[in-house]
Amino acid sequence: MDIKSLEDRFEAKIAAGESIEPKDWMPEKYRKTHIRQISQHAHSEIVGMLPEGNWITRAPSLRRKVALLAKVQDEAGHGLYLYSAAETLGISRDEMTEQLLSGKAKYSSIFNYPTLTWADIGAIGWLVDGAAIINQVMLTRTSYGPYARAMVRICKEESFHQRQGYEIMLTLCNGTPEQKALAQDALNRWWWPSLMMFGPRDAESPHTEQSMKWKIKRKTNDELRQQFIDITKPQADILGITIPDPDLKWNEERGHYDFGDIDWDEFWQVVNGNGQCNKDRIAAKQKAWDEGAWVRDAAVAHAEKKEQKKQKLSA
Ligand code: BYC
Repeated sequence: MDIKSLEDRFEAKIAAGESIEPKDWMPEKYRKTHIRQISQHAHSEIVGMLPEGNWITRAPSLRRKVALLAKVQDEAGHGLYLYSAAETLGISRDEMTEQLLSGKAKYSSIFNYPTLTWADIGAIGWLVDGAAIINQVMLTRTSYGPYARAMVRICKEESFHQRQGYEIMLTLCNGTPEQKALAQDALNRWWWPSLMMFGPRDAESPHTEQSMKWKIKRKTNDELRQQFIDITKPQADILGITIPDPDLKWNEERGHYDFGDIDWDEFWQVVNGNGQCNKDRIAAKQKAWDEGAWVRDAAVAHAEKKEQKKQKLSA
């Protein structure tokens, strides 16, 4: 089949809402966009374990420790499903890791902020997982089959994570004045970075237009950001704490909250490697990669030995 017919068949499938599967023909740009997005998403899950892992040994009770351990372990699982989904597009896990460690591949800006107090674990679950769910529910209908299917399970787990965080915030807000102040301080520090997770404004997003056409994205960055704000403001009211934005006001005409300006300079500084924790995060991943080399070597040697044995038996 010539390239034009292949392209037409691909576009017809997208238009009909059918999913694209690994063995289907796809334009090179579609394949590359997915490798970029899925691998960056996987890296975010794995790097996202670091700020939360910081509090496992200091969780205030056994119940909190068990829940946090389970959550961090879930993030590792999410990373694994996503790396596997990306591998179906012809990139290896080693290549993806190299791209993360060299800075070629990005991971979410949000994980370059430090977790200073226990309340940050509450704020991350509530806001960061809350934002992740809004973005990822959309991705359960993304056009690439393996990515969409991975997102179904991930969303179920993220939902538990969001409730775990909100419950920590609720407990702190119903506690002593000092505990409530910790919750307010965490909201103050995590609010704006959470809004940045959705990416640049649509007008400044180089990938959105094509990704919407190919149904990789079903909603734009700005649409999802607005959805998050509209859902989260009433949740802050229940907690009795204040979102740090004096311009946050209900707009009857639009049927949405208006909100203040995001500091896009800060966003690009963080994305380009100059956030508070970028260097520490990559150093931690580099150390884990180096120290895990013997495990990877042993696993490969074991698999090779098993294969040799199989061949010997069948000879
Ligand atoms: N941080 O044209 P755009 C989680 C980059 S949740 C860093 O809008 P696109 C978790 C973007 O990559 C977080 N970089 O791009 C939660 C692009 O650069 P490149 C992970 C960002 O792809 C709790 C450039 O800016 N979720 O894992 O159409 C606990 C222009 O952007 C960010 C996902 O990854 C950012 N915030 O849209 C543990 C969801 N925003 O690649 C873990 C899947 C933008 O050209 N990803 N950039 O060098 C997506 O939905 C989309 O990729 C985005 C960006 C909405 C993030």
